[in-house]
Amino acid sequence: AESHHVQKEYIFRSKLPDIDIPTHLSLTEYLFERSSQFSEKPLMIDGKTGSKYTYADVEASSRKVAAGLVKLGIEKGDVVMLLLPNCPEFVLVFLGVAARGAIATTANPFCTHREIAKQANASRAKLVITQSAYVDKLSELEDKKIIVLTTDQPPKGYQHVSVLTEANESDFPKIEIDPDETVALPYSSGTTGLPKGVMLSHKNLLTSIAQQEDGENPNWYFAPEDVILCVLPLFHIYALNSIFLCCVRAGATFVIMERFEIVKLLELCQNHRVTIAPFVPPIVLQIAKSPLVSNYDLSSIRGVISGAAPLGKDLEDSVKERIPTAVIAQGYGMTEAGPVLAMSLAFAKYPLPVKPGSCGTIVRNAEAKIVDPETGVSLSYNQPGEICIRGSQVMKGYLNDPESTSLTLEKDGWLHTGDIGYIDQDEEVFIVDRVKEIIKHKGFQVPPAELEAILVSHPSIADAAVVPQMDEKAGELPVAFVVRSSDTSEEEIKDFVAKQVVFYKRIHRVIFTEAIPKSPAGKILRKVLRVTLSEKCSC
Ligand code: 4UV
Repeated sequence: AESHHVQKEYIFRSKLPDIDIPTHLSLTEYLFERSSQFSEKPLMIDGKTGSKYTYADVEASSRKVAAGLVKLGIEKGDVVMLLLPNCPEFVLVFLGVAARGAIATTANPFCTHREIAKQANASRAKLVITQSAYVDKLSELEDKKIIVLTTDQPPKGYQHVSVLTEANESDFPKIEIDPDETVALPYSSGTTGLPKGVMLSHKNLLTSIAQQEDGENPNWYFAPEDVILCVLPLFHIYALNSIFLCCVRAGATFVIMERFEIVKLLELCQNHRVTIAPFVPPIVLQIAKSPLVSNYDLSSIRGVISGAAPLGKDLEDSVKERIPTAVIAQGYGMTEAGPVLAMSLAFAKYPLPVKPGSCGTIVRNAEAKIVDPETGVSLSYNQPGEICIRGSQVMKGYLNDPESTSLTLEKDGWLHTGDIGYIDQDEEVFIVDRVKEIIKHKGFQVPPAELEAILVSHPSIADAAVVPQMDEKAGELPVAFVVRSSDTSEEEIKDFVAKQVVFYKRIHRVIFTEAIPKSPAGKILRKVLRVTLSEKCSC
């Protein structure tokens, strides 16, 4: 009857059937569950040196690292910071930390000392693994007893990471791990505010990997003979989960590249007969445009995936022309979602037809709904609204921040993504907009709130707001609207910010204005600024 009308909920699911996921296991037990079948196969190849690490090597190393962590006094639940570019040690230490029952927090080594201190202090890191070039950035950590190990020749007074990787394996501790314990703590600003520690448990990551790799028809299928390129940074959840961890579960091989460089990338693909190439849109763009591509034999590539930011349809088409052997499609992830929400069924073992522009189908063993961001009403097919997801892969919450957690994660398990999209009749997800503040520069997160806090700390700035400007190469660029209280210039402001943040958070442009538009509650009206900006750009 009218008086108690119940709102209908439209729940969307994968087209693949649900599967049994062994969520009682710890992450490393799960990853190495079938590894005896692959023991002499390479798990990873260091692109720089060509060194190969077999499944047997890596599994043994992870136990050594776990033993070494015990020796260093790292207890269960302690946080270890990985401040590394892509390198074999990242992989060995991550797995050792997981086997120890400790927690890995990952950070970009190009971050400034200020950004690193914030993360290390907030997460109470006890140990940092880095390269000698970055130890100076650790001068402002609160914990003066923090242990720092380097993967290269350590500066005076520091130790080498071999105290972990060459520890005595027989000291490997027998420990019980509760699947709900945190194992990874990546930082993300989520739908609003400053970067926060995203608590991903053994169960969360294991579920996400199973959603991609397990079952009769895995959604993001790696055959044991696949060779996956790892050029995306392992400190970001995309490569950590959908390349490294998925590869280990599947018994495939991944090739580690320290940083993106087009010639080196093409060489590695050709020389190692790479079959799967996970990219972000700016790399896809370079592959589409670079004349060098035709000089290399890329015929081994069967799959190119793009994720972390929107991929234009034209770009998708031009890459198809460059690499005709490959299926090109998308995945959709968010750190807080463990991270994969949707994955193209074109990548399944038995692929299903997909449409261009789609960022995949909701992963199996999960539920999605689309809600009207204003009213909260659940929407049906083809109606755009905020994408929400529920399942065992979704984060436990933000570290020491119940308030931010409750803004994003409802009590009944629904995670709000801040992304606007719709699901069509074929269950394919299309992202059309974003209601959250976050700016995505080359797939990296740029939190406006962080830049705004820095801007208003400048003596000549009364108020500021940062919004994205569309850009073909980078996707989005951060632009600042600034209200001056005394004389200052665009250059001075840009320099002031650049000194305090990692390169991709730098302000691209400053627009001086009289006032920042705000709601009666004092919230910055970002949409208004985005419109102002697009008007300024088009004329
Ligand atoms: O938190 P985050 O930085 O996380 C990511 C994760 C991306 C992944 C992970 C695993 C995959 O297999 C994969 O294909 C991609 O980026 O940023 C989350 C936000 O990035 C935007 C969206 O706004 C998310 O909330 N985003 C991520 N993927 C896409 C995207 C996409 N395919 N299209 C448009 N926006």
